[in-house]
Amino acid sequence: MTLEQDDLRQMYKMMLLIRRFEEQCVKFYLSGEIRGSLHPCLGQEASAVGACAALRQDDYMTCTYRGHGQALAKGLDPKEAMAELLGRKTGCSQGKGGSMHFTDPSVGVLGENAIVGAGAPIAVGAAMTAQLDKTGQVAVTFFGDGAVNQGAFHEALNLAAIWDLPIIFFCENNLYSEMTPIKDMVKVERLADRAAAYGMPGVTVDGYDPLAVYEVTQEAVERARRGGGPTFIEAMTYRLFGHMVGDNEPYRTKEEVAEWRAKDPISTFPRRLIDEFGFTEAEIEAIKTEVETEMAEISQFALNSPWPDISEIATDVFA
Ligand SMILES: Cc1ncc(C[n+]2csc(CCOP(=O)(O)OP(=O)(O)O)c2C)c(N)n1
Ligand SMILES: [Mg+2]
Repeated sequence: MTLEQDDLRQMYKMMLLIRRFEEQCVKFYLSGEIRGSLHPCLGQEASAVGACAALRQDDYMTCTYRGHGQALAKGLDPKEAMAELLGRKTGCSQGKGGSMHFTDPSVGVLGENAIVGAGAPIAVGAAMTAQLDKTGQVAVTFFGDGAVNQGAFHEALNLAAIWDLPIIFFCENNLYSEMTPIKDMVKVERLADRAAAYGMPGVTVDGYDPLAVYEVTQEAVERARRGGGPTFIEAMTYRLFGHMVGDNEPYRTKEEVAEWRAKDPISTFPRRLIDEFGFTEAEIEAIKTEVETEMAEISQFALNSPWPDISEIATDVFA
């Protein structure tokens, strides 16, 4: 599928919405509206949006605890997402899941997961369902660079490969696992090189370029849908914020952060839309205004939503 002007517009709008959504989350966290821990995906919007642009609504997805952007890009209603974060009844899990547990099967979001690497076997199961039922769906599992040494992760990739499952293993390599640099955890230069060990194609892509991410994901999705099996995609990205709110970032330099900030797709993509795709400054401004208005509505919806009733405390809770 070639991207039309409207697709590009939607991609930029979604990237900007995720950015504003996450900034608002940090504010709500600091003011005590959001409890628990919060791992913003600030800086990683382009890889989630580029990947999800290649998916159908009924395709399956599992994502990480840094997965707000992944879930929103897949189609989770941002009002339900924010209400969930604020613990309200109108949230996607009626306020009982919170930040690391967004779920909405109606748009294929099988769940964020706080356990590193745990989404991969779940996505393999979803891909197996799609294969057995011949539905043409694919599954995508997002994970960080920190997941690639997990045992369950290796099992998932191997099973997907031997059964030619329709799945995309999408690694957001942001160079750090919490406070540990990837170069201290893995000896190979490119994580995508590991794909060869399972017998599947592996590709590394600039995760700050949503169009490049879209292209490689689209190719992987097409291969998966026609029975060609899994693909490993490594998107090089960077979080412009700490690992979580409260991280004072002693493990990286201000210069390194500044280098990536200069390439921030939230600033560079609209410039590209103007220079390469004929968008006008006015169109870009209109998108920004739309997002501001939408964000205000999202926050108000969440703040004005009721709390779950105490009588429902054990409903849908498994223990
Ligand atoms: C199985 C498991 N081990 C350890 C942790 C603690 N932990 C939470 S986040 C994290 C870092 C994961 O890094 P990465 O996969 O690169 O994702 P990123 O935070 O960079 O998005 C770790 C080790 C965990 N949640 N689950
Ligand atoms: Mg990481």
